[in-house]
Amino acid sequence: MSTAVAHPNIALVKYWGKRDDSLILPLTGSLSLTLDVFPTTTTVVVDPHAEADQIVFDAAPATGSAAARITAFLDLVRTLAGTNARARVDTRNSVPTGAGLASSASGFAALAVAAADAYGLTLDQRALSRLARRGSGSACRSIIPGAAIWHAGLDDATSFAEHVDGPDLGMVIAVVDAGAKAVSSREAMRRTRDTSPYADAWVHAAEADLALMQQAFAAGDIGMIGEVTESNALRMHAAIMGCRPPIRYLAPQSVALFDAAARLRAQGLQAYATADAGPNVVFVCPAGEVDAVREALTADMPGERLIAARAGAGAHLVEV
Ligand code: 2P0
Repeated sequence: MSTAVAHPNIALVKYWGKRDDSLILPLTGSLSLTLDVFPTTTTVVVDPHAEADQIVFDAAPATGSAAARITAFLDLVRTLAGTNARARVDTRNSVPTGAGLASSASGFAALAVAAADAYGLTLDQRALSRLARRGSGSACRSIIPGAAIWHAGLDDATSFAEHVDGPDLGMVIAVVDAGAKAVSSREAMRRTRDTSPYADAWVHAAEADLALMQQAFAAGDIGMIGEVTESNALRMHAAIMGCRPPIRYLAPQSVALFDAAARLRAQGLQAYATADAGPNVVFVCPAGEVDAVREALTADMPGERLIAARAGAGAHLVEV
């Protein structure tokens, strides 16, 4: 029996678009912060006598596409391990699934680490990152503690995440809506690539933003990190809004929270806004300002919807 814990990550330069849908190779590299909140805990037990995988997701049997995606992932692990043995998987999220709070990242990062161990594979961090990527692209970054860069790479072997040194950052997550989103990231990424007139512009902008972000990390320049973060998120949403049929993830309150970031900066705090494929807004700031940023945001929304987070551990095995 192998149990692993992983945390979600929030990208400062976003991953939005695939070059290879099957291997999950991204069109561009991305850079994120793995957090210390909302862990996913996953246990895998190999059962040589079982005829099928048994998957329990948040205490209920998984069915349909969620179960199929986990079984397809286990098939990859079985191929690496040279076995057909089925497994029992029990996974528990403490992050609202499908709410744009990166649950698939923590989910597949925890599954990669637990399944690799349960099937007797010895994989280093890079191999685990590559494996997690096959479940969900952003999961390759949740293998890594703290800040992580996902190199787009040219093929399966060269597309992985690794740690990047930089200043100590924190985040405040503003939960605008914890419900599941209408259009999945996977579908929306495909639609952006296939129908948005801004798709190519997004790819070029994301490449330039990643280069700038790496410079900002190396220089420890939080102002530049924040500026590129906020602009990169809005560029991604602009590309998404160009889809047909249209997709818009940002709600009126999300947009208002981008204005709140500007207000906080006018008050002397280094807070910058970003948003993933959903209406929730995440503020990035120096780790030492997390509590002050959260406090200042209570003017905009109830305190229980504001979650303070700091850099967290990469996916790892735990004893239970
Ligand atoms: C990111 N997102 O960089 C971007 C920003 C959402 C917005 O990675 O199809 O669930 O499983 O590879 O990893 C969400 O995409 O997509 C995502 P798949 P994934 O965090």
